[in-house]
Amino acid sequence: MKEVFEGIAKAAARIAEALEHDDTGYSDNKNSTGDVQLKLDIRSDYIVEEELSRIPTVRALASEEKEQIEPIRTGGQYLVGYDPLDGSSLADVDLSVGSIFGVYENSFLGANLMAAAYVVYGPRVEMVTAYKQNVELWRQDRGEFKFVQILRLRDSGKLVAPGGTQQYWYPHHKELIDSMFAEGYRLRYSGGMVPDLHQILIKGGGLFSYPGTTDKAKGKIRLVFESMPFAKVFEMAGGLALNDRGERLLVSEPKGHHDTSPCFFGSKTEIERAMRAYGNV
Ligand code: FBP
Repeated sequence: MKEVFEGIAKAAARIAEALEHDDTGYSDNKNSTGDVQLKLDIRSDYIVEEELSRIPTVRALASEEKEQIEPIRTGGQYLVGYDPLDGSSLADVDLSVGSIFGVYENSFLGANLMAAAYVVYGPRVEMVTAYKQNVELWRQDRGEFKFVQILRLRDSGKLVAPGGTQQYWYPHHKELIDSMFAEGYRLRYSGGMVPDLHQILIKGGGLFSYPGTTDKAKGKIRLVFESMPFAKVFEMAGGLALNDRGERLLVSEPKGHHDTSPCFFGSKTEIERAMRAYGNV
């Protein structure tokens, strides 16, 4: 697994360079979800593919930016699902964006997720890895990623990151979010799930939700590339990561590797509160 994390670190350094210098405009292409791709989406996807294909233990790659799973070699152990530049539409306003990686064995099911990593491209470039028993924070320093600390969530927090278009929230979801703000929780939502979730993790707790809505019953966040990797991080840091039925995201069995699901990440107190609002407790 070490060589996979090293490949991710190399890709991160190159994507950080591209974010600093490349054109933030749109290309003429659309991805498999029908989103018009930024030139940076395509560039970042190319960089990740080039760096991870070199790794002998990587058997196949599944990118949010590509329709099909890409076989790399027959003998490899790992399948890597990734979003090369999540929240890329924020790049042109110079807000933080990120890359997300799930390292699976055999198939893209939650039970097969062996490790996860994400990178935040902000004032600093930071990488968080979740493997075996620890969630580790690494920071790029003069081109090298250096270990900073182990990350743990407290049992409760003060931050709320409420995703989704509010006019399409179900009434019980709106009641949940409004009641939290009425009790003094602070709004922290940038529209980039990587910095939004990183903030909750670093500050020790809170709630990130991207619910099912009247216009998108299955939400927007993709299981294989986005929510299952973050579920691994949040559970290993002592938090919870559930869907709208109160099931662990890490037991999801997506039918297609672009499938989405409503998702809730956070510290135990806030997640339990959300599940009560959804009638799951
Ligand atoms: P992309 O992968 O297309 O960037 O979309 C994911 C995302 O940008 C998340 O990072 C973020 O949490 C969410 O979409 C924001 O969606 P919305 O603008 O509907 O709140």
